[in-house]
Amino acid sequence: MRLHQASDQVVISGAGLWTPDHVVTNEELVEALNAYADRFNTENALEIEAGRLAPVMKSDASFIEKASGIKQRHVYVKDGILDINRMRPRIVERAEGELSHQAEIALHAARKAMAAANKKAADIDAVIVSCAYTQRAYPAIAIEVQDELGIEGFGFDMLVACSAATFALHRAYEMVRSGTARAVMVINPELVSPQINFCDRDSHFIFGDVATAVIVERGDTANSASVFDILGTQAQTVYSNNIRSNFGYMSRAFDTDPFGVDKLFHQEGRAVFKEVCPMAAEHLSGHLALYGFEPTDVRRWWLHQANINMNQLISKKLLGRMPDNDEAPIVLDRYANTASAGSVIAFSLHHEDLESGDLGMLCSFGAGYSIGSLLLRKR
Ligand code: CO8
Repeated sequence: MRLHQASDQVVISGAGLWTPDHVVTNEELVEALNAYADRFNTENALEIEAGRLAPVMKSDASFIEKASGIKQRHVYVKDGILDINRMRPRIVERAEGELSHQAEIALHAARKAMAAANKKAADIDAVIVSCAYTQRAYPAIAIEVQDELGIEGFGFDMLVACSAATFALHRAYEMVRSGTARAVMVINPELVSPQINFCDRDSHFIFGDVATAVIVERGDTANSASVFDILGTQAQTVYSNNIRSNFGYMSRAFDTDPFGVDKLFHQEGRAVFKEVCPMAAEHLSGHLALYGFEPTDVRRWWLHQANINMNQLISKKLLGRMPDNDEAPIVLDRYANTASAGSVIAFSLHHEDLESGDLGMLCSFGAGYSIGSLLLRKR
């Protein structure tokens, strides 16, 4: 048990990004889905004709790129995804004594963040694993990671879909500020490919796997090459069923299909687009106004990475013009939507060039609905 001092200055002192080796292109996904659709629609022609079964709709690689900006995605395991007899990754279950898959990818990102922040296990007091799904309810993935890294203190998991990373950074900020911890490791092991319906053209292309990590610590202990003061945090949630997964522990008692398509990610994409863009723009300008800033004062926007057209629309509402890739970097062309990790990938890859005093805004928006932002200033 330790007693720490409260800290007025809280900073981000390092970030880590782990990218899976395997890439799946739009063309590969479309070829698999279209072959699956041909077989399904032929085998079920009579039922489809009688209106008792819906046909599987074919996908189109040029639609995907135009509608979303996504060209490819990285996945933890590629085997099985393109197999029309399977249409989901084939991931081997590990024994209880072995390191879990999600802890493994979390550790890759965590170690990179510790190196970037110049921190040892003994400098860190808490681990938060925050993402769209954890592979089990308990024990927490965060405690498994904490144990592997030899960190004393405490760890816990939290789920906030697309805003899991920003909301966890908010909690880390509050913990360091209040003195509950000197430094907190926030990790986003987004292992989402098992939750994708690869038979559904509306959503089969949207997501990719990744792991990111960020160290939040006291300003007076930070000694890394790139330190960002956290000037403020803001969060907002508004209930919506437009992005949903009914996967959960109640399935066993419901007597419904535990593997039904409603248990996988599904959404009303167009409605999400229309409703979330104005909310996000208003949230961001409101957050800046609280600190006396205008959107034009921001040097870099590390925005959530769901759809390039959404990011451009939000930026246009804020700036009155399209931003260039230097102002609002896009990473979703390579990574696709990585749930909560997208804005942290953008931060990880695009922060070292900022100059002292430059302002940056890290922001997520998505399921819930949820919006989370952190206003940062380079030291
Ligand atoms: N190929 C060909 N045609 C297609 C395809 C396809 N792959 N997909 C859809 N179409 C068709 C549609 O069926 C529709 O046809 P019709 O007009 O005959 O009905 C037509 O194309 C137009 O479809 P849309 O109106 O849906 O097309 P959009 O331009 O809206 O683009 C998008 C679809 C890209 C999904 C877009 O709406 C979008 O990106 N919306 C925002 C969604 C968003 O940001 N959601 C956030 C989700 S992420 C999140 O919150 C985290 C959740 C946790 C992670 C889960 C991990 C698994």
